Amino acid sequence: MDKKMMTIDLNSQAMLDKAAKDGVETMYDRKLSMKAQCGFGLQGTCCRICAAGPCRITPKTPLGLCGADEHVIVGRNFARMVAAGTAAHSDHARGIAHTLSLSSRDGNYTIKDEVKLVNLAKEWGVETEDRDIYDIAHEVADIALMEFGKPHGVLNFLSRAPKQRQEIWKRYAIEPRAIDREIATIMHSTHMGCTADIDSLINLSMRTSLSDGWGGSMIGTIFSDILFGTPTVRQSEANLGVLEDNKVNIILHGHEPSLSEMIVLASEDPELVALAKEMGADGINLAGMCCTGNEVTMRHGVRTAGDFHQQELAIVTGAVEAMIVDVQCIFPALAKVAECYHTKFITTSPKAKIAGSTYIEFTEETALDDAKRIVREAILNFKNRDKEKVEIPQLKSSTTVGFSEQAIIGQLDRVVNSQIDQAGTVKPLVDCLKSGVLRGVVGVVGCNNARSTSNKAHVTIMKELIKNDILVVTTGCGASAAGKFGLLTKEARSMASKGLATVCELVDIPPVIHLGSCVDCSRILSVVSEVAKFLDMDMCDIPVAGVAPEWMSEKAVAIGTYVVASGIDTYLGIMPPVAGSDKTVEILTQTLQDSVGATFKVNENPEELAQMIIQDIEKKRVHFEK
Ligand code: BF8
Repeated sequence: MDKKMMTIDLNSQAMLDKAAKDGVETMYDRKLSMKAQCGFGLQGTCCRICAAGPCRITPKTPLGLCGADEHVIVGRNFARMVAAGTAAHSDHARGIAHTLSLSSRDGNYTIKDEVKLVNLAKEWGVETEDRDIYDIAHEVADIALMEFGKPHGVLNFLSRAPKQRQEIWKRYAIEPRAIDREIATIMHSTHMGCTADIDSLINLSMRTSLSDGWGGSMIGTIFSDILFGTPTVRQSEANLGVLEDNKVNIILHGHEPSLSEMIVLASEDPELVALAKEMGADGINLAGMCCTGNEVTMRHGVRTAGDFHQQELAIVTGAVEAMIVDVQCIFPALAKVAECYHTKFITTSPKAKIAGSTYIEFTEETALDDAKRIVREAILNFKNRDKEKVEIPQLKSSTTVGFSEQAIIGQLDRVVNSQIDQAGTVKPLVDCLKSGVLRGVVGVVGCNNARSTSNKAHVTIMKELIKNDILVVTTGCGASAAGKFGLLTKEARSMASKGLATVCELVDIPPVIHLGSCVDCSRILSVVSEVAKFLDMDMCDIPVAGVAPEWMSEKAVAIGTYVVASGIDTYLGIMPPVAGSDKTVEILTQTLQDSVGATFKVNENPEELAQMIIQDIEKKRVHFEK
């Protein structure tokens, strides 16, 4: 197979040619040389939980040594994926909450959205009258940090959900108590000799995943907005073509904005800008990648270099002075690729040290100094660039980014009739949905997966949905795909059908709305929840859906599970490793309908998946016709 067939991105294809010419191995090569994948792994039927195994389920060995059957093994493996994904998002959130607790008027981190902070303080019962904003911030941060391990009660943000949804969580005992507690409970319950009941394993998975969606991820999003500013609509660009020939190119890759925000600040430092000029560069060019890319484009308009599958290819351009990373979704292979060029691969987090990288530890206490040191390394590396090895692919697309929930409501207010409507509510969106001008809203989110062609499913599904009057919101690497393929532009309205195009025209939005990074899937929960509450309905009765067409990470499993547990049908373009248990498949794809009112649906053909979504959205509309 020609590896260029494995991506529809023309820049990526060009860089694959260059990598071959330069003798550089990429993920695409490794995928081709990896013959058949392990069937037990794909089906989820290998148990490595104790050292008596591994036990693998076959027709001849239908039980593990302890007697665990395929349902128990698949269920435990699934639950552990949810726990790992929840841990990743939530540890990120803990970092941001910790950063808020360190904020001060004259320190590295200040408060950018005081209104959001005060509103949250009031929601959480924190005294706000006549108090210094930083005292309020520190108390709110302490409450958030307690959400990880508080001994009593349930998570605070659950109360933001519609009351009907809260009742369901209560009825099925899936209200998350504390975030770390739910993760620990899963690890305990899936230890050798504990839960051996598939229904219970899925319920535990849902409870833990909800501690991500309505806990860790929501804290991550809201606290980032408080500290770094709630995103507002702005213009940017996406794809490898944003790298520049004669500038110091720095790629920001990873997830936590506490690092990337400081790098943005450091890159504007006059001394460092002057140093870049001294080195013969025309300046410093920051470009984002993966979720950090989404964070910095949302808040600063920093251009997006690419998505998960382009991390190696960015270095292959030969024009990157430094690839700066923190945590999550970072290929260890970057160390080897960077060796073939002059690129410095700089790791910064004790949570993600990578052999072969240059490690410069970043801590919140010394944040700006650390960031300046890192940027300086990149600038000093400019002189090592080998012009012979530089080839920057030219394609890039314009993007309109920065749609927080508030920014969406702000745009919607453009159609508010001031005689009868109150501004600042979701009423205009509700009106569009009820009248049928918009048939529904679908979140298209998630990764790239080498089991499918990079970007193809994302782009196919988004185009199909907007052709059917369905507004698309997107996060994570799905958002990068949308950006690269021109779907985040107002001009993309020409690809939308009449109703959606009219709405887009009226409120001045693209038909595909960039909502941020993967933790910002919590923004999707918030908007759907507000719409449901406005209508006094449950979230499962609104014509909305979630789609992860090319998902690959454990975080995506956690997201998909909390989306379903929140009552929103979730469509997957990649089969999760559960096929080895028909009971697990039945629960995830059917039985959950009876409890949480939503299920997973899987189809690896993107055209067919899009049609399933469109048909199901139409079915949900009956609730509006009652
Ligand atoms: O959290 S979409 S590849 S970058 S996991 Fe990773 Fe997947 Fe990209 Fe961000 Ni989300």
